[in-house]
Amino acid sequence: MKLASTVFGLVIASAMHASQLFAATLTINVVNQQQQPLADAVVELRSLSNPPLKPQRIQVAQQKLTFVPFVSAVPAGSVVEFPNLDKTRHHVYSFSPAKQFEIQLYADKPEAPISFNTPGIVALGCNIHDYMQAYIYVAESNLLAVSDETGQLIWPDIELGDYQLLVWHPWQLTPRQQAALNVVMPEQTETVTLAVDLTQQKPQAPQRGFGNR
Ligand SMILES: [Cu+2]
Repeated sequence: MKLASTVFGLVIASAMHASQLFAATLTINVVNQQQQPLADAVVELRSLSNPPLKPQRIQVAQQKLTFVPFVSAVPAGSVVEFPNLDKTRHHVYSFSPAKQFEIQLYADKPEAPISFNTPGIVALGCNIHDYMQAYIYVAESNLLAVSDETGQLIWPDIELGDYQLLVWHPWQLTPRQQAALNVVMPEQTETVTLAVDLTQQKPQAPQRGFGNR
């Protein structure tokens, strides 16, 4: 009996060890050329095994005369709602090759969400408010995220293996960066440096008064 329970214990231990071998926590720190955390960067991790895409349904709202959020990222095939939370009307459009559409002047929620089936970057604008800008990054992978003010992204449970890492930012000074990334350790941290135009600021509604509405 004693021997049997020892063997059983060994089996459990080796099974736990095996699962640890296949999953990793990957942390990516996105910084600008001054090594400061970079917000609004899209990081896409493409697996060479090409798993099927899982489309999402997200919202890009118009609130206080800006798009919220400024940058979104979805797998191709996803749909996006464009609710208008302002009292004023907006007229949302894109001329980008990855998706061209317009939603005529509207208030509240437009009737149908817009689908984004072609990978690429979609720049949004508003015909009424020139300063309104936002971006939807349409990806070829499910593994994607947009950095916040910390510049840090954490994938807690990804498979070990070989990936392509793509990083994009609306203000980047170089073409979209792409690099091979081998996830080999259970806890792996990578730093990605992206040179961006440091003079740019997120679009904001102009102050009211003196000629502004
Ligand atoms: Cu508008």
